[in-house]
Amino acid sequence: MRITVLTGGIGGARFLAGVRAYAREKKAEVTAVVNVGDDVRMHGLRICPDLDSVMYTLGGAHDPERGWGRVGESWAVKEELAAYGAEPTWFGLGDKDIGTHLVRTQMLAAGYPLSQVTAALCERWQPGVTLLPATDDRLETHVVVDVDGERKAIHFQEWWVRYRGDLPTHRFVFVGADAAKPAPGVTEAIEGADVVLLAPSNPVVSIAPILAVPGVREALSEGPAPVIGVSPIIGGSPVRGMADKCLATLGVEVSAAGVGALYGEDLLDGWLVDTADEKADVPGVTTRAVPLWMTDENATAKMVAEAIILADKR
Ligand code: FO1
Repeated sequence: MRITVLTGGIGGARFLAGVRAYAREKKAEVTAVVNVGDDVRMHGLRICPDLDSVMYTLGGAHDPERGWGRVGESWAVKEELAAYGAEPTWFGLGDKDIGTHLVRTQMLAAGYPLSQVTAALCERWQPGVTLLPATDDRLETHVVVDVDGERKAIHFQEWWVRYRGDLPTHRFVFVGADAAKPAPGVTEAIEGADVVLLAPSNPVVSIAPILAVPGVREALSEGPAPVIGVSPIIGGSPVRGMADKCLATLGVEVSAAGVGALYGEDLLDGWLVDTADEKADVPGVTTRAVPLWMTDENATAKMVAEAIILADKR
């Protein structure tokens, strides 16, 4: 069995740990197509938060408290940069994490595409799933906001980390998406899958940038595999992160039904919601209500099993 997961963010990384646990039991192969819209250049380094979240989480090296970055991290370089007044001081790069960014930035500068760099980094972490960036091309999520009396577009990381999303926010723009191509293996992983899962990631800034890469939506709708989404909203609140702020910007109701309808019947064959949302109705889409709290790997693997049951049923 081949399972392909579209994912991003910390919740997506946690979900993948459950997919891997399920896949080990069923001897299935897993490919994760990972959002790159959060990627950013800081202090001359290329940072890929979502790829790293998955790599560190599945490699057992993530910080479970903070959610992002490495466990047992130290911050000497961050303090040195701040002592020089080197901006941005609002973004924290840990010493161990910087090792990853240095290797990645050097390989990119030497001409390797991000997909090959990611495969090289994964040699160390052995995540047990194939990690593919959605694209090797530049694709960055920018946010149109009002700040200091001016309307402008800022990088997603500035919106989230610096301002905690607490600015009048008008829209999200996926810079570069129109010209981006799916990274090698992405359309093949979607078209060759037995099931495609949309992780309970932020639909607006984690999943939408992947869908914005020309060819991805087509592969999803033309490929034979059912597409099963897992709701990132439980009982009107996001499982974690800022999905509520992002959905409000789009005028979408912060509910399992709201996100299901945002994806819509063109994309989804099934929509897995929490038992708290069992009344959620998404026109044209089969829904199933099961516990969706990712309390541990076993609970998450059970969610995945329920998603596969939904895929078989539809
Ligand atoms: N999140 C923060 O809240 N503060 C930070 O200073 C920060 C730094 C950072 C550095 C590397 C990295 O891979 C992730 C980092 N994050 C930080 C997390 C990141 O902003 C977001 O949570 C993700 O982009 C959303 O998926």
